[in-house]
Amino acid sequence: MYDTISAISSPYGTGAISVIRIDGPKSYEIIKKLTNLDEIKHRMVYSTYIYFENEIIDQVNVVFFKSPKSYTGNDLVEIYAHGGVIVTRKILETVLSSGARLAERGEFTKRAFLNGKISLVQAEAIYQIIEAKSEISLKMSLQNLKGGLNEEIEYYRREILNILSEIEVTVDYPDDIEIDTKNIVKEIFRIKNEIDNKVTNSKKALMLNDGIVMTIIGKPNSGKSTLLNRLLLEDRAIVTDIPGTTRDVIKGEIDINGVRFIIVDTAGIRETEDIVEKIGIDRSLREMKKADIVLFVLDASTGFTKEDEFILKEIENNNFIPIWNKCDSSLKINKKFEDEVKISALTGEGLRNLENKIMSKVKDIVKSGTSSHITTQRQVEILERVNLYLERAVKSLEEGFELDIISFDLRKALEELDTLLGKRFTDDLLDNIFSNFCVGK
Ligand SMILES: Nc1nc2c(ncn2[C@@H]2O[C@H](COP(=O)(O)OP(=O)(O)OP(=O)(O)O)[C@@H](O)[C@H]2O)c(=O)[nH]1
Ligand SMILES: [Mg+2]
Repeated sequence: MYDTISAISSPYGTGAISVIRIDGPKSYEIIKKLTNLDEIKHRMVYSTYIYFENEIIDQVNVVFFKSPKSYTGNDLVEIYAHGGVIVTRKILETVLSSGARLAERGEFTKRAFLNGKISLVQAEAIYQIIEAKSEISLKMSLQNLKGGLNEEIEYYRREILNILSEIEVTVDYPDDIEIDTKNIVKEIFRIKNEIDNKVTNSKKALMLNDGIVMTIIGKPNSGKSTLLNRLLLEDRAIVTDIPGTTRDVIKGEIDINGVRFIIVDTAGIRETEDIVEKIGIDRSLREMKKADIVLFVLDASTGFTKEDEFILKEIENNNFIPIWNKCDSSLKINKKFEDEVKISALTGEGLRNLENKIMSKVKDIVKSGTSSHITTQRQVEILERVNLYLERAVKSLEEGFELDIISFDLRKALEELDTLLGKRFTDDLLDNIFSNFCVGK
């Protein structure tokens, strides 16, 4: 059912070693022909040469993984070549001219999925390991590769299946068995609550994956852009002593203790007649609403002003950290907030304290996020749909509907869980997932 595919699995460019993979029924035959080896044993490393029309192309190491004990589950060959662009491409061309076709993105991993080597959730985990932008996302993806999420979903499946069988027995023998509606409602609610908690934690997990958005807000000239540059360790935003310097939103990424943050610098908020500045301030307010954390920058050299009062009203409902900046200069501050932090964005003083404060703000997100195995939007959406079906089943039960209708909803919930794991899938779904992968993965 498979043809033979090949691709360069290492990144494009010059490196110490490059990897070319061949997968499918002809892979053994192709590698034997290209190396002139008499026999290539399963999982043995052969140091040899690759030839094309009796001419040496490269000296390589070759490993043959016999089906089913390979990444894909098919016969698979890996060639480790000297990592030059030309030599690697030449080997690939030779393999292709010997009867393989060029692999599509993620096709090796897709084959692993289709052969039942990994679940869809594990395929997603593989993608996320490659794409991980922080240690925490890496950790979460590795847990799923090990089967963390599979186990949880299997547990929900079993629980729903138990309820379903209880109902179906009653449907089959309506005269003999009395249905305990109350207990069934209770059971469905219990599972639904567990899934609800899971979804809540999952959203935090997604936040950790995408990066926690931290937006710097404050009046003009308070040192927001200086703070951005300091946190990013580079001169990203323009800094001047002219109030109203920043007009547009500027973003950057940092890692604090293994957690990924997206930092957003914004235009200083004040009343102004300047049209461009006004637009900038509108954008600041918009960014503020999207923030997970607001860094509220106050100027220690001016003290708390009317402008700050105005901004405070805007951010009151946000999760914010009050920061007195410019603490290296003459201070005009009285303690205003219980949890305020004093820094100098100019000298870097107090930055460590600020980072600690930030970490304590996200402690809860990190804790509940890392306890969740959900790592993609697709997985969250499926769990939300499962809960809608469970909710509907409960409602129908309470309103005294036919048991058939209730088991229909429970079955739908089960189908959703199967889609999550990839026990049920469509070509579109697979295309969607695997087309994000690199060629050769
Ligand atoms: N002494 C001192 N000066 C600072 C500090 N942080 C920023 N400044 C100075 O304050 C001025 C304004 O800094 P910016 O970072 O541009 O301020 P901003 O809040 O981004 O200003 P807008 O973009 O206009 O809203 C510059 O002259 C900075 O050098 C600090 O910690 N100490
Ligand atoms: Mg600025």
